[in-house]
Amino acid sequence: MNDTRTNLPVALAIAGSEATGGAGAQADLRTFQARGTFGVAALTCIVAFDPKNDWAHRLTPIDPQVVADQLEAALATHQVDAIKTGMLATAPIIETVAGVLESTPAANLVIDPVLICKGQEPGAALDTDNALKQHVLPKATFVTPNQFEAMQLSGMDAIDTEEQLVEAAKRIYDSFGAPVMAKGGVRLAGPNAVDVFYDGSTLEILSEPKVGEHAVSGAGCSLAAAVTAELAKGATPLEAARAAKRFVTRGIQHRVSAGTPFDVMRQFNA
Ligand code: PXL
Repeated sequence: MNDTRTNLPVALAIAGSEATGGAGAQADLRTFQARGTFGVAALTCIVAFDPKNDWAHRLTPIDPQVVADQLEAALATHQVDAIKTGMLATAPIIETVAGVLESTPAANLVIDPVLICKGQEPGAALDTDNALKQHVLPKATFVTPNQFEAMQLSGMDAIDTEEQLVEAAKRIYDSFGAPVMAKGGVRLAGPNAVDVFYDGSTLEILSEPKVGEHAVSGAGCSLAAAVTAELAKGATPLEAARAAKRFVTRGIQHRVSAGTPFDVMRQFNA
């Protein structure tokens, strides 16, 4: 009689906590909520910016077994419609996550290939890069590299133009076989914030006038999370990319000002 249960699409973020709320799991969960999905999260690391040291990242990875335990809990509780990975932080965490994804394959797996964080040793970052390429990216059903990550994953020395971003998206598709949304954002020259979608046949340039010249915190995480939510609701990859671009553009237009040197993307409930 009094049963008012609803079934919402469920989206799971496997991501780091970023305490200011701009990026990471906090941005993912707000995005999942704003896009009409039920968001859950398993944390991989804790990032604390250091206001005394130019907002450098202080990174504390979580014990891989604790990451596995969280995933066990989340996946036993919900039928998850889409998974997003964000910062996975270390090679052992990446291997653990890959093992879970191996035994519980996800129909929709969005890999936001967060390759390095300022707080990491370069050596450790290289391990992270290699582990991500070897263990996680081959399982992706959608990949969302930013300009730097697109350079690493495509092997290109520079991505400064739309043509180069297109080339990178094609190379990354060829490597991993999943639709790619390469995020140029404000980082390419010119008046527009340009992202590129490529799925092996359809190439679409997603372009909107830049809102200022500076990247806001959380735009990349929120874009990948919005793609994840749309896929959870049943959108095609191209529909998900278009909706995510609109969502992030609006969120940057209405950004939240902050005590950090950068503003923060805002997730609208529409
Ligand atoms: O924007 C990449 C990113 C992802 N995840 C976490 C972060 C950041 C950048 O600061 O802290 C947890």
